Amino acid sequence: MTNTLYCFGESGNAYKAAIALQLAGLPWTARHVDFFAGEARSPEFRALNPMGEVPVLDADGLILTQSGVIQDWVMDETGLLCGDGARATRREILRWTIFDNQKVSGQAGPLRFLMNFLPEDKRPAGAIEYLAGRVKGALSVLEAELSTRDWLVGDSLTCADLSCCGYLFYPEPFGFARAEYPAIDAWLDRIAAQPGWAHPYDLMTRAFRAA
Ligand SMILES: N[C@@H](CCC(=O)N[C@@H](CS)C(=O)NCC(=O)O)C(=O)O
Repeated sequence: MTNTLYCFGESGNAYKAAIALQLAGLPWTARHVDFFAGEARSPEFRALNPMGEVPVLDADGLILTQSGVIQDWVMDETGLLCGDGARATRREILRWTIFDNQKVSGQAGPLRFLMNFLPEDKRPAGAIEYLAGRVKGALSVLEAELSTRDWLVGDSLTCADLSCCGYLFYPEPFGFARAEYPAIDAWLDRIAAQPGWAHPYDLMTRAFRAA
């Protein structure tokens, strides 16, 4: 089986796919996308994913896009990272994945981009302030839930956790300090303690290097 993940290190969305492949023990290789040079908007990339988004997984010729869909495929292929695998459990994982895509990663990703990767003179203060407030709200939901249990769904690590944590291991500032969210902090430690876990910058090539 050849699994090629189109990705880049700074992408938390790609990390969600990469870490699911990794922790499920599936073989995969990274194909670096030169995102900041516009590769995801090239005709060649659009032929692969008309949405123009990273990540894309080429699983032996089966093209999958959207990190949640890639995670869904990993769970189907391996029976791992989906708790007891019952339909109700899978629905619960889907529910958290949608929450993540819309409220956590869907806002933390753009916020981190605006605060770190856009040239300083182009950073829009109003959008940054708005997104920072929205991210805080989403993280507060996660913090409250994780104060009551170890994992988002059931009693083991699932793709619900791997979706919601997608941006939370990165060092660049985006209004998230682990010390301010003790339940999230402990949960991230639990995830990082899983055999085979790796930081996004150790799994995927990054475009920017810390100065
Ligand atoms: N919901 C998608 C989001 C993917 C996404 O937004 N990826 C970013 C890179 S981290 C991207 O390709 N953005 C391009 C764009 O928004 O035009 C997923 O989870 O895969």
